Amino acid sequence: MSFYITTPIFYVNAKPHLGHAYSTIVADTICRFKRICAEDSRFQTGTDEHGDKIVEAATGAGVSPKEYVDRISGMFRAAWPPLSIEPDNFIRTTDQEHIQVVQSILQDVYDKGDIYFSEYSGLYCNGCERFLTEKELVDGNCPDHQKPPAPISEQNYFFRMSKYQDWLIDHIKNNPEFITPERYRNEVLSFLKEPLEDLCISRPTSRLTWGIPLPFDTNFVTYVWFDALINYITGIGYPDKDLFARYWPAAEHIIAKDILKPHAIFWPTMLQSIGIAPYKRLHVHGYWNINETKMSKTIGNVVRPGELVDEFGADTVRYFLLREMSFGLDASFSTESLLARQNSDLANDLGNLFSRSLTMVARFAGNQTPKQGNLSESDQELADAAVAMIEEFKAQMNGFAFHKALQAVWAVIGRANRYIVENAPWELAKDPTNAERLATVLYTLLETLRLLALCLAAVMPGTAVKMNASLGIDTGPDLLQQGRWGLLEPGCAITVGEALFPRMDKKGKKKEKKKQDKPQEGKKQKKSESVDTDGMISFDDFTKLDLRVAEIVAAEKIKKSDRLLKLTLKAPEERTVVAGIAEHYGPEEIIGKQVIIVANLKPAKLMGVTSHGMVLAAKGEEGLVLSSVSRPVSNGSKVS
Ligand code: ME8
Repeated sequence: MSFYITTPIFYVNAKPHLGHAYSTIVADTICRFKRICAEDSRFQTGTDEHGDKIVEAATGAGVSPKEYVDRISGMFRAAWPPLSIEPDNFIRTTDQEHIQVVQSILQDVYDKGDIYFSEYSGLYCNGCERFLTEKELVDGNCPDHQKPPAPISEQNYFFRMSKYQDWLIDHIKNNPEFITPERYRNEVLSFLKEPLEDLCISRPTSRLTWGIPLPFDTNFVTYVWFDALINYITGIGYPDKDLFARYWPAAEHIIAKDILKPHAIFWPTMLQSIGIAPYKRLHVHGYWNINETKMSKTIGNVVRPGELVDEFGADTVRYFLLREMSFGLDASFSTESLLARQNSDLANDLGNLFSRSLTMVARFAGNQTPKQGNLSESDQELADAAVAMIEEFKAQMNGFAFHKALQAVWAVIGRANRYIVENAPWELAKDPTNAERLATVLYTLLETLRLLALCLAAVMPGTAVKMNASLGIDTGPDLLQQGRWGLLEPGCAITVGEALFPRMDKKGKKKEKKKQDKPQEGKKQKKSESVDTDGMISFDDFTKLDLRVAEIVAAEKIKKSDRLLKLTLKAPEERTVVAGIAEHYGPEEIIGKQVIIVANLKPAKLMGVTSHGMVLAAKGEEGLVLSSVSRPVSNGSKVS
């Protein structure tokens, strides 16, 4: 089966921002997904380089339109590889082949009588590059650009769009998936209840020269949409190249709601007039907002994808955007929420599962995939969940519900982390008669990781490659063939690599700690003195100790120390505490445990790591045993 996915071609009147990156990441992800489902997939993006807006921007920059479009188009092209976005084609509307095909289409449509010359007066929005109807205005302004459109009256060429209105209504009604999500299908159908006006497709060269000349009247150039929309077919060699036969009408377009009308109304009617089958589906997403306002070059509140990649890495940015937005609805961007996903979903949940599992295989199974024995109920439960995840993931991805697809993956990650605590491989390792059980538990974990990496290959390609390399898998991902349980070969070498995701510091974290530390500093010293002198303290003295319940969310050995572990605790805000327990606990076995900490100790540096507090432990004949609570309780609860 063929699959052809496109993004809008972006205007080159401004540099790429996160909104552009989102549509393009979605296209890349879905293309990778289809490929790992063995579909023949193609992905196209590019730049839209004609029109008033481009000339304005070039003039503003003091360069010729050609120099300007080359520069900004180059920025779009260069923005994608750092995000692991790999289009098969990057089209530019200034490409000669595109221009020729647009002209030959214009001639055909003109010859068949679907383009005519007429006088037109209307309200033109420069931002939208189209005439708006009175109904679309909000308080006299264009709702997207918050400016009043300009009244324009001139002679122009028109495309007989109204002729195809009934056909379009029938097509949308007969093909429920033509426009998704449904809200946008309904919006288009409701718009089509009113008679459709014909579409102005030209500009006189007296007003605009930066466009494609009409082949039948060189005093005019095409107006932006008749040029831009056609990119979807010129990019695959319409009319006679093999690629066109191979990928049309398998096309699926991704856009945001700002350009719904051109894609849902202009484009299918244009295709119908040209005599080409309509595209297969239109996928419409919402806006990325910053503080409730659409991120847009016009407003200037933009986030640059390159800066985020430098700070967080491509896979974190891809994961965040796909996980945080429900496709179709608006979503809000903030660095805080990106940081929270990085630390909690990626470093804590996935990163910990991965490093704990591999470290245990290294310690208890000699760095090799062990052989699985009979599955216990708990092994079977995790195995079933991991296999069911593959089906759920596929279904949600096919429906463009990326956030749900990722929720399904993270549900299994959570389950696997609990499975480690429940099956405590470090306990099993203490008794050689448990060898088979231990091997089965470790195998179950590795096999779960393999299935997780299989799903993640489309969303976080770099992470999936790292995971597979550690698991000793050197075949490419194939969701149809590899989505079964038990494919990992025993005896295969396992490599423990770097942590998948670094934990990152929250801004303002230090401040919070200082606030907590201050009231107790100094006084605590006196308290210790009082314990030393008479062995008794007053209740007042006791209340100066800020004891809290904290969950260990990450643990690692401190280099060059046999005794110290660096712990990341949630109490409920995150803090680092250094604990002298490495001889008694392996890092992998304490993750997820709740302990009691002294939260208001003055920070102290141990082997180069600053510790913000102290974990309480009992020292008995059995060795050092960590404090805990008898039932789970919210992190940060006060111990009194
Ligand atoms: O409209 N949130 O180009 P454009 C989500 N050249 N997506 C956003 C966004 C936001 N805040 N801001 C922009 C054009 N986008 C025409 C298209 S197609 C034949 C011609 C994304 O540079 C989203 O995909 O204004 C939106 O549809 C597109 O950028 C608009 O890009």
